Amino acid sequence: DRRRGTVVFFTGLSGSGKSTVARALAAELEDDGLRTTLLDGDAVRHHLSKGLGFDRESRETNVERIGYVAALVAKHGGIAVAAPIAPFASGRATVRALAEETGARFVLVHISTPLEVCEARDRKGLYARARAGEIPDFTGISSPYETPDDADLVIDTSVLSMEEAVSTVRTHLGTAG
Ligand code: GGZ
Repeated sequence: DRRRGTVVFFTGLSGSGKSTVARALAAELEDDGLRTTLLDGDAVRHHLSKGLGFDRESRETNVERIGYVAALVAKHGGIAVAAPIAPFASGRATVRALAEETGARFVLVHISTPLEVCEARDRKGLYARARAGEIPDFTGISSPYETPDDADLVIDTSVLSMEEAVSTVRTHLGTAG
């Protein structure tokens, strides 16, 4: 059904590679002529969720806002791609329900790159700062990440290349729907 929209929702730790995979996926889908909306993490925190912090309630609010907008996009037949950490099962369940209420397909992609790998990469130096106690409530260090048990896909970017990760998602989108 070409009119049925899709929400592709990535979840994973900071530095797991989810934003990179999400951006590349969105670019490829758009190149294919599909109506694609990337809810970029930085842009979301700058606009939609401006002023929100990283305590549990703020994160839940952030994730639900992303889910709400993604569901609107999908309601009109588009593909929404989002990649927040979304560390709590409750927020992810809300987002899935919002999408499915509109009749959209919901695909949860867990980017499962281990904490050790994310921390070793530490591309932004955030893990070092979190270990030093300079960033409170940092996911994986001083704030929990609840591993999904309902992921449609599980991708570890320390095992798969970015190209392989993107094509894994594309194959899933293409064959199952
Ligand atoms: C986790 C934090 C924190 C804390 C700032 N914990 O690697 P990044 O920098 O670019 O991505 C992380 C981003 C996480 O924001 P989200 O909106 O995806 O989180 S959530 O879904 O939980 O609402 C990281 C940066 O923000 N960052 N402080 N304390 N990540």
